[in-house]
Amino acid sequence: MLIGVVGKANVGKSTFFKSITLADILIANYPFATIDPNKGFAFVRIDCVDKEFNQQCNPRFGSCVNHQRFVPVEVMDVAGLVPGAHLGKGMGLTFLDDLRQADAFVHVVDMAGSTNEKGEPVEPGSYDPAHDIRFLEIELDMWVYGIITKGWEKLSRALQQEKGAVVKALAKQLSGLNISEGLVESLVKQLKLDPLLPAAWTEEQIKELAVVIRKKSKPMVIAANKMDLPTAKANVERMKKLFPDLIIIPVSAEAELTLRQASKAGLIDYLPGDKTFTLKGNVNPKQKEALDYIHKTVLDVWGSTGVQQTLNTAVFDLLHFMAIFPGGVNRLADKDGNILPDCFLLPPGSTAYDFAAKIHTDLATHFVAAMDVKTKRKIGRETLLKHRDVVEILTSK
Ligand SMILES: Nc1nc2c(ncn2[C@@H]2O[C@H](COP(=O)(O)OP(=O)(O)OP(=O)(O)O)[C@@H](O)[C@H]2O)c(=O)[nH]1
Ligand SMILES: [Mg+2]
Repeated sequence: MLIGVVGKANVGKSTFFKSITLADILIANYPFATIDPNKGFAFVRIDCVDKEFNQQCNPRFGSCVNHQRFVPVEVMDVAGLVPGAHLGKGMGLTFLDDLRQADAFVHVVDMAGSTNEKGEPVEPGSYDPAHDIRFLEIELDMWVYGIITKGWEKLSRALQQEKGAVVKALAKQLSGLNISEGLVESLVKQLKLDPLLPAAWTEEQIKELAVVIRKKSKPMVIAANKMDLPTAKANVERMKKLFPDLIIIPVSAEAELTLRQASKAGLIDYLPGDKTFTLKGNVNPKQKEALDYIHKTVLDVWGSTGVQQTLNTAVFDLLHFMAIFPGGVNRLADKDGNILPDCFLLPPGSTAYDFAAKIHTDLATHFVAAMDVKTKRKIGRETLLKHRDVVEILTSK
């Protein structure tokens, strides 16, 4: 699974990415600071299952503090998009191409209204972020439309009256975007498009198809960024009313980055997603002032920096992934004594067998049954797993 961080130029995408990965990348107050995509690992936060077994786990990747487990997930930060990107403006087509493999998007918006449509800094409050929410959707929709309609005339005529052919051809055209044939088929049906007469589909209908394909295949959460600035508050309230169907989360990526760096430096105790932190170590007056400022302008007002919540929303609410732990009914530790060392993120609908295959092909090949470790009950190959299940795979050798 891959989460793409997208948005206009200079809105804080790289700051958001850096705050969740602590990767050493460029952040700068001018548009197009990022050109090549940055990829890295971040962590979703879940209630760990170790507590239910009265244990403290030892994660191989990530961490577990106060029974809050941080499970790795891959994220990508890309170059900024500008209006007209789908026509190639601002190298838009290249940048859009970087987004193909993403399963969901975090759309970072400058909610303070402190950057214009080109991403140039302007007086905070002087630019309406509603433009950014709309323009990005249009760019993504038109990008998908462009992919669908590439060679469409010839293709649609050739496939006339051939059962299932147009869906297959469309799915092939869109396969680089992580879009399956089943999804294309169901959306063509939903829009009541005649699969035997693709040449009769109107431009409007194909645009409509592009929109539903984009929404289904690249679901999106909006990170309303720069909430530490005073002009952001009224804007976020207005955006929530203006776009009631969108998930909009108040965020301060800069605050999160400061807190994570302070935590790494041993200055504070801070768990990403928390509404507070505690000072420790030698914090000088200037550092204390900066940390107090974050408490006052972000944590006390919004309940957290919003960054962890945004990532969790993308993985669990948009994509409905589940965190599943391998474990044994009689033993939760691996051979080195590490308790519940692994945790995997699996797509919805995953079965006990899918889980075996995810861990190792050998486990799938020799799969006999599985055990639900929490209930100590045997489960079959096709049993659907649930978020926070602990599963033991039983094999024939
Ligand atoms: N006040 C405030 N400023 C922020 C926040 N997040 C980012 N910034 C600032 O916004 C500017 C742009 O940040 P970047 O992270 O480089 O933005 P970007 O979207 O990656 O920019 P491009 O790569 O150029 O598209 C920098 O000056 C950041 O310090 C925030 O939460 N609050
Ligand atoms: Mg950037």
